[in-house]
Amino acid sequence: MTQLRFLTSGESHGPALVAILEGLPAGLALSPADLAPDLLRRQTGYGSGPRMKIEHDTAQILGGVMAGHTTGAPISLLIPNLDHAKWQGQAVEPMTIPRPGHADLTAAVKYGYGDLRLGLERASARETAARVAVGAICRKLLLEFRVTVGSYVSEIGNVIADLSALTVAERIQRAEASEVRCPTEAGTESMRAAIRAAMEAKDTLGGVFEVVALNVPPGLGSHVHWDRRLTAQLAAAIMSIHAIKGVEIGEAFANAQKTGTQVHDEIRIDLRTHTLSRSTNRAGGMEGGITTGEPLLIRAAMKPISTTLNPLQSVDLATGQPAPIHYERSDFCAVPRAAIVGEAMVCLALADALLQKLGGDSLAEIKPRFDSLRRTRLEDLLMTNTPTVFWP
Ligand code: EPS
Repeated sequence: MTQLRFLTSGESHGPALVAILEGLPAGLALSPADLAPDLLRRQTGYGSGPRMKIEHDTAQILGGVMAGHTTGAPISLLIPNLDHAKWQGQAVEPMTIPRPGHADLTAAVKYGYGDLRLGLERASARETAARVAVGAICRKLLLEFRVTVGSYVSEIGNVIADLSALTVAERIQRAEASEVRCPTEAGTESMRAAIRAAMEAKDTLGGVFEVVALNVPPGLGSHVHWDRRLTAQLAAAIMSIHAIKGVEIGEAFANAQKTGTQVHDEIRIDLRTHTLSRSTNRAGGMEGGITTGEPLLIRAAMKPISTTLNPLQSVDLATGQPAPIHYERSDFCAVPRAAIVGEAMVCLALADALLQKLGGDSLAEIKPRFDSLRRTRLEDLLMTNTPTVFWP
């Protein structure tokens, strides 16, 4: 990200999470109420552990907003950890057995921790509450330009929902009513049953969620800079989320098994409006690292939660002997909640790309530029129709 940057700080059971977002233009109406819906959505979903019953995430805005509008200054946020009260002043048992799949061992190797809890506290996905708050601010900016971002869960464990009868707009709308964010009732039932079975088996599940952005203008991103290709930015944003191990734009992995004529989205024209569009969207709204104007489709694979009640084998670093892990309270399946974090990260990447395109210190400067953006209309794409003389 080049226009926007953000940093989070805070431990899972510390006093609070903190975030600073920098690079947002002045003049955007913003209050804590704008952040509340996404913070609540991130906390809701079947398969969560007991922690979500303790927390009621609320963000305070400490800087960068005056008289209800952004000033252009860095925005600082604070989300208290309600669970902190139980931990404050406690002598917490040392943790010496690294849990496979977590950052326990790798963080200790990197930082030389004498207690694995020091790694756990920061590696915990609790940090995603801060990202969702930051993402909600970017969502507010995108809404000024009618860009909307939603998500749904398409797979949990080996349950794959059949979503073929639904448009992407229907999928993101119906997912809101589902405890597992699955757009169909049949899928919701099967996913719920799969999560329950995993809980009873003292195990955990991962899955796949999809993030969709609608009304994205064409022309965001770049084909000329490797690091400004929006495909790369989106993939990095999604891959930065805890437990996400795979990402694809559009139908990337299915496309890899097909031929070119089966894959590429043919270009058509509406002869009345002179507008170009696609008959299909297998590319997921991106070509050459630049948005096409079709819906943006990003799919992410989440591994099963690493903490399992049925203990995996590890090694006690204090004795050097093989030992089963000690169970630490955790989620059983966090895919529905991770989808909201995915939305937040896509909002960040898209807001950044939009600001790269439009620049500007204030919303008032940016809006007319947005209105004058080239679209996929013949009138916007005037051809010279003369030969280009190469290196004369
Ligand atoms: C998490 C473990 C659980 C989750 C946590 C992520 O927390 P605890 O260890 O306190 O039971 O609930 O997620 C959150 C607290 C959150 O807000 O999403 C982990 O190990 O990553």
